[in-house]
Amino acid sequence: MKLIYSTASPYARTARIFVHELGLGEQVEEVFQHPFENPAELIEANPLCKVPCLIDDEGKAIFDSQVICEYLDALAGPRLFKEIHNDWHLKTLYSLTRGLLDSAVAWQQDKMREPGQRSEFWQERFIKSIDRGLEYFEQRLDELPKEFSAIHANLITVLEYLDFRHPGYQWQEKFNGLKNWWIAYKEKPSLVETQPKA
Ligand SMILES: N[C@@H](CCC(=O)N[C@@H](CS)C(=O)NCC(=O)O)C(=O)O
Repeated sequence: MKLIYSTASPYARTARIFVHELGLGEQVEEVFQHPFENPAELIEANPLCKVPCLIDDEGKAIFDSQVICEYLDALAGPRLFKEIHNDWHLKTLYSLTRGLLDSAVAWQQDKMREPGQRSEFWQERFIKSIDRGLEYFEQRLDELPKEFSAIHANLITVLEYLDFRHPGYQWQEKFNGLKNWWIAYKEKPSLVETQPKA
């Protein structure tokens, strides 16, 4: 199988964390492609031309990141979604991590526009949704699965993406509980080896 990824994409990073955590490194070849360069292979596999995109051994494409993560987990276990699949509350927390990723990425996309085309209105909405979402998690850390899970993978990806793209946001100053929670995981090899890069 082939996993098309870019080093800056937090969605791609969640899929790569799954590959590492599930011990699928031998079966999944990670191939870097930048979506903005419109690589032919990526466009053929995923009409949206977005990463990540997994191409299975039969040449069939699997996307987006959530579907890839669920597919890999089913292949290996399941492990990282095991508790989440049967629990609506945990599914909702997982969904909140996806929404936080969307807000952090949309904020970055707005920052990439020409100065006159940026929207203060939208940037404020993205920031406020991140504020409230992180606060929500800070109050519910004891409700997360005890073992490292898809929620852990995504939430850590959100936090480290904020440091990568929005260093001025300073979540570590605002959310001490989350910071202590993150410190307990941040040296895991699956996280260290998939750190975001421009
Ligand atoms: N919902 C998708 C989002 C993927 C996504 O937006 N990836 C971005 C990189 S962070 C991308 O490939 N963007 C290229 C584009 O929008 O043209 C997922 O979860 O995989």
